[in-house]
Amino acid sequence: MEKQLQHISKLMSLVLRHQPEAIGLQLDENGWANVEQLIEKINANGTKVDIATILTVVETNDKQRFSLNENKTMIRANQGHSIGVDLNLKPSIPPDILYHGTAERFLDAILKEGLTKQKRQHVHLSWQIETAKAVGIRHGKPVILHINAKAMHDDGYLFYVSENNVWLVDAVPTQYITI
Ligand code: HQG
Repeated sequence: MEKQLQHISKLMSLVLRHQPEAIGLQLDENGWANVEQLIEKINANGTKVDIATILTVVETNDKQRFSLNENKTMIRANQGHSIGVDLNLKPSIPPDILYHGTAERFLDAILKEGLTKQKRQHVHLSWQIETAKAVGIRHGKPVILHINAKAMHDDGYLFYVSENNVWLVDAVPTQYITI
């Protein structure tokens, strides 16, 4: 059951963040998909899923990756998109220090050109070191970068925080990064 939930969660991340067309799903400009349509399309693509399973995934997801609207008819990913959706996030004041977990092999490039958003819509930063470490490990030998978010904010950079508490910024120039 656990494995099946994880499979469905990964599939939901894929279609709600990156490739809705993989199952013929449509997202609106704010990233919302119709829950009934999501269920129908996932089933049509060979993975059995029902509303109860979707609700379980949303509720039990370790990073709270998904949100439902009030009457649970629409669903979206809280962050991590590569497709252009407007999450209507308001600029927020960040903690003084934020963390970014990356892999050692990216360090040279990062220290030369700063953190850039790569395929996603933002650079992702964490308020907890442990989270940054877990993110870094996905790419290789982890390195934790300390980001001087206060200085960036003071210098006019805009920070956003997703529904599930991931800090998002357009880019982090090298002068705000220490290892
Ligand atoms: C690196 C997960 C070379 C960057 C996490 C990272 C996160 C550079 C990789 C979310 C670079 C991009 C995002 C530069 C950045 N040169 N490499 N100039 N600038 N990089 O997956 O932050 O589990 O797009 O350090 O929790 O790893 O999916 O970003 O290593 O919030 O919900 O390029 O994904 O959430 O990788 O992870 P990613 P990320 P989920």
